[in-house]
Amino acid sequence: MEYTNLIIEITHKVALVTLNRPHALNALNKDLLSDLSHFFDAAKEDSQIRVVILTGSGDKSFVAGADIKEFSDFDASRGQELAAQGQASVFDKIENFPKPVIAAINGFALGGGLELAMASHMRIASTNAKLGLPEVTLGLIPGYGGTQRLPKLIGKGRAMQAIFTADMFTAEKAMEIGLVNEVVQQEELINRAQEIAAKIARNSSVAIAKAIEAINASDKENGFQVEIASFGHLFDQDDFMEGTTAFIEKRKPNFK
Ligand code: CO8
Repeated sequence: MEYTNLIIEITHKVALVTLNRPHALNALNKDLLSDLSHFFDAAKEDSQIRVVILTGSGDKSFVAGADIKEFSDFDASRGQELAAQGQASVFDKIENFPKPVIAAINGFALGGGLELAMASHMRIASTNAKLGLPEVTLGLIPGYGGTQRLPKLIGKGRAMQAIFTADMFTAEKAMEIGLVNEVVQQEELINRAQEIAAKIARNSSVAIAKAIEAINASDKENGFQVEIASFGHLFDQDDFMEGTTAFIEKRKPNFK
């Protein structure tokens, strides 16, 4: 499929997806969200993709938020619909995607941009990154899951302060409080993301899909039950046989 606002490069089972609206600092407009939604639907079925890396084009911005110009004249019902539709078709889809999604944050990650990074399974940032939820400066609150995901990552008190003040975190501060996993120089960002992705791609994709499901269930009441069911399910899979046999035969596993 052709995408207007995404550049997709697939190498060694890793899809590097560059959000490409540099003139608007890669702000999420309707078309870009639609491209992302279609990409994730296709990538789910694509056996050539085991890991996805999301980044922004240019060296200034990952994503500077939802496209403000697109919703500035919306009323309550259109605003609510925009948030609900975006959450279902992109943000929740990414969080529940059965293959790991790494956000490589190469600059501003603001509003919907930070929400996109938080919906991803892992975040690494370049030293110049700035992360924040400035929606209250527009008379809004985060609408793509930010009020739910930020407190889980950095704690309720810090999330309240960040959302009320609209302050941006530096990359270093974001790492200190657990908002990003690692910080690297900008020129190293994609290499580092690829390195992590390559390591993941060598492991059992069946097991990783179940790990995502179980870890996501830790937010819900039945998390332990999901882990038990997923754990049991994996005993019937070829990867379990290959992984344990490889260990016993003292060789590296070859997961299909
Ligand atoms: N939407 C639309 N256009 C944008 C956005 C955006 N979020 N961010 C930047 N742009 C555009 C600018 O308008 C400008 O375009 P032009 O050249 O045509 O004037 C271009 O990108 C470059 O931006 P700047 O000139 O402003 O660049 P600076 O380096 O001076 O500043 C900043 C960079 C600090 C990132 C600044 O652009 C900024 O503050 N941007 C807005 C950040 C923001 O408030 N983001 C949150 C948006 S709201 C949101 O994400 C809500 C999510 C939930 C929605 C749920 C559904 C309702």
